[in-house]
Amino acid sequence: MKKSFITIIMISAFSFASSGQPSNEIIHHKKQEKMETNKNTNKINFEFKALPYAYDALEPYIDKMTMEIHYSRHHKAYFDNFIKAISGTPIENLTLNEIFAGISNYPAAVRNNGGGYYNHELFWDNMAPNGVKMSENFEKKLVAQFGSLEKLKEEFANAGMTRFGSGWAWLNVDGKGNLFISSTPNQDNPLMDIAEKKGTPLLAMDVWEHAYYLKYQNKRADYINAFWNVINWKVVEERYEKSINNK
Ligand code: MN3
Repeated sequence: MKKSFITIIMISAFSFASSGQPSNEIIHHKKQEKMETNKNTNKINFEFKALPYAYDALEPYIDKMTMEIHYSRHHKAYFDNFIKAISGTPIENLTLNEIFAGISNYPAAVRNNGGGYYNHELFWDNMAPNGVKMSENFEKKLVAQFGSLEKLKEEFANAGMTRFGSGWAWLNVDGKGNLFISSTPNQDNPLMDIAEKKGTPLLAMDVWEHAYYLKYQNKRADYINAFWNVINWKVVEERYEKSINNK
């Protein structure tokens, strides 16, 4: 026991002496120790929820393999990296809304992965096999705001089409109860203090290539058109009611 301890000291001293500073290996090891300590004190406020339907449930609009890779790899990576980024920091005690309201103060890893986690949760909830129709009451609200459902679809599709590179298209409600469409780059969302147009997201559409490339290749417009068939308007409306009633 004593002998091996001395050996470690000697190896450490040698690494230190040979390079003039602690070797990368030692730094890496220290980082790992710190992370493990943090893990013990981490109150996990965030969960990785199950997909609300099977991978193939949104066929033929969104294919099985895209859903499987999107959920089990992309979404999972955002979640894991988000937890890693907040573990052991004061951020882990905040709600997602609180984190996004102050996102400009936090590291890029929190913004990108926290956004990725939240945006995808909403995206999965926003979809259902063959879609779920909206109520007459909600349809009236949408028509009053956008002129017609066709106009809403057009504006929403345009937000997705004109988002250069990767990002999201949104239907939101603002603090005054007005519905509006916007788009954000990367994994940003309208709850973030850095968003150009701020509001509560009701409907999210992922326009990253990973959301459609396997089936639609470069034809983003076809994917956007197909997405319209799987929207769960009941969930969108519930989010709207909740947001209005919380004001
Ligand atoms: Mn995605």
